[in-house]
Amino acid sequence: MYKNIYLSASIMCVNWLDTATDFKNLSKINELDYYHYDVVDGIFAPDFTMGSSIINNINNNISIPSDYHLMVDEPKRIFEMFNIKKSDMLTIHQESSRNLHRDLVSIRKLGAKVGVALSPSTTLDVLEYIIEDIDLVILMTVNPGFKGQKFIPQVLNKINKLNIMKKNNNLTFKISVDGNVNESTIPEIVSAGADVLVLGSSGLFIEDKSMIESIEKIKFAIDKGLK
Ligand code: S6P
Ligand code: MG
Repeated sequence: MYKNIYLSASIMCVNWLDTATDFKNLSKINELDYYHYDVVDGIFAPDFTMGSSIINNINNNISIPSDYHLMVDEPKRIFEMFNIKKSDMLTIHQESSRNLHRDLVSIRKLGAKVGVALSPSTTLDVLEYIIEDIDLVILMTVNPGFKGQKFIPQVLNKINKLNIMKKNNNLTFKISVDGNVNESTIPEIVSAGADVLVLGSSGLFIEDKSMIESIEKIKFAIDKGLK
């Protein structure tokens, strides 16, 4: 955490030919709060990422809490596959769940913090009747599925609106922002009201730049956004 902003490293962006080096470098970042695990099923979102065997293998060997982001159709099918711990966050997409409230209750029963993610084109009104029951909203600033996409600037207004909604209702859920989060986009994301930043290929896993160097740039960008 840096200045009350949580930092979550997007694990799908590691260098898969040298994971040991990336995990060693990640372990040296004191400000890191979560490992963000993107699960994609090729149906709700294109492509495939990591399954439970890969994810459980990683999180059985580390102590940092998990930030699960399920981009899968009917996500309840796979809730039981992960080794959920109390400090973990488990987020499902509003667009992919046929019984959203029921799924959120199931996540709560598993012991994880409960999150709902919205794709860039989804409006905030879908949160109206569940907002008091959740701990986290992930606002996607790219379309679900891939790393390395372009930032969709319209979502800045959505972050701002959600932050106002949260304050007006005295709620404490966290606003997480996911997609092309880096030194150039962070100032506006933070000043719009984000609490959690998901750091991927443009912010943290950058070729020819050490993670320590990237984190310094991120901290500087957070400072700029909080001014
Ligand atoms: C996208 C996924 C994200 C990405 C992350 C990549 O489907 O939910 O978590 O892994 O956004 O970061 P970047 O900087 O490549 O956009
Ligand atoms: Mg994600």
